Amino acid sequence: MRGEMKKKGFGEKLRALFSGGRVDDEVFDELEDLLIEADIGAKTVVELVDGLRSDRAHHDRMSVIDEIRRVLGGFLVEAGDLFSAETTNVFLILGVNGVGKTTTIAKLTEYYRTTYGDMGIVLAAGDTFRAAAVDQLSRHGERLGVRVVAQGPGADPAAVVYDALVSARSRGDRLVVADTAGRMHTKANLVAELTKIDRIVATQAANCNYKKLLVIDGTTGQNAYQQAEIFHSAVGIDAVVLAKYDSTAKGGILVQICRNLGIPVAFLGRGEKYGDLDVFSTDEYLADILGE
Ligand SMILES: Nc1nc2c(ncn2[C@@H]2O[C@H](COP(=O)(O)OP(=O)(O)O)[C@@H](O)[C@H]2O)c(=O)[nH]1
Ligand SMILES: [Mg+2]
Repeated sequence: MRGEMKKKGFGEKLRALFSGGRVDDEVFDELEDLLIEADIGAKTVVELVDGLRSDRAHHDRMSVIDEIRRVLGGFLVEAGDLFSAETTNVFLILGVNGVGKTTTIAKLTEYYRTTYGDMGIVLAAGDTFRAAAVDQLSRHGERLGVRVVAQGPGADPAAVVYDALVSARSRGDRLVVADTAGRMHTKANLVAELTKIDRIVATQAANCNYKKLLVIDGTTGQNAYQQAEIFHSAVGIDAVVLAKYDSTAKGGILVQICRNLGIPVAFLGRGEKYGDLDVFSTDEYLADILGE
C-alpha cells in the first residue's frame, strides 16, 4: 500500500539518521527537521529535541525513539467510547468540504452496528447544500440497510437533524448520525452556520448523548489544525476523526490538536471501505508513525 510505505518512511528515516552510530548536534538538527515535517508542531519538536540534546542518556536510536514515544504519548488523548447505551445518541459530523465526512458516517454506521448490534441507526442528510450530498448519503444508507432522513435541497440542516431525531425517538432507534455541509466560503459565515445548527440540535437533543465529531483530512497537515481551531472555537468539538490516514505521513497533526486544543481523537480513517475505520489508540498510532 502506498500509504503504508509513506508512513514507514518516518521510522525508516529515523533509523537511517542513527545508522552512522554517531549522535551529535547534526543528527539532532536533522531529527528536528524530520519531526517538523511530520506536523508535530514547532513548540513540541523544539522542547522534545532540546530535551534529548541536554540528556546525555539519549545517545542511541532506541532511547531516542522511546523518548519521542514517551513525550508524544503524554500529549495524545484517546476519546474512548463516545456511545452511550443509556439514551439516544446524536453524533453531528462536522468538517470542511471534501475531508471525508460522508464516508466517515458510513464507516461509523458499520462500526457501531458491528460493536453494539442492531440498536437502530438513522442517518440525517444535513448537507443540504448540494443535492449530490443527499444522494451520496442515501446510497450508503441503502447499502448499509439503515434509514436516511432527508429533506429537499436548500433545507435547513438543523431541521433535518431535528426530523431525524424525532423519527429515531418514535421508533426507538439509539443513534442518529448527522451529515453537514461545512462550506468554507468565509470563516464568519461558517462560524455563523455552525453555531446555529449546534444551538438548535443542542436544544432538541437536550436529553440525548450529543457529540460533535470533527473530521479532518490527514493529507492536509497544518490546514487541518487551523480547521480544528475554527470549529472548536465555534461549537466545541468532542472528538476528532482523522480521515485519509492511509494516504499520508502527516498524522503528526494530532499531537498539535490534542496538546493545544485539548480535543481527543476518536478514530482513524484508513481507506474508502466501510471497515476502514480504527478506534484511535495512542500506542498503536505511535508504533505506526515511529515505524517500530
Ligand atoms: N483514501 C481514503 N479516502 C477517503 C477516506 N475518507 C474519505 N475518502 C475519500 O475522500 C473523498 C471525499 O469524501 P467525502 O466523504 O465525500 O467527504 P465530505 O465532503 O467531507 O463528505 C471521497 O473520494 C472519499 O472516497 C479515507 O479514510 N481514505
Ligand atoms: Mg459529504
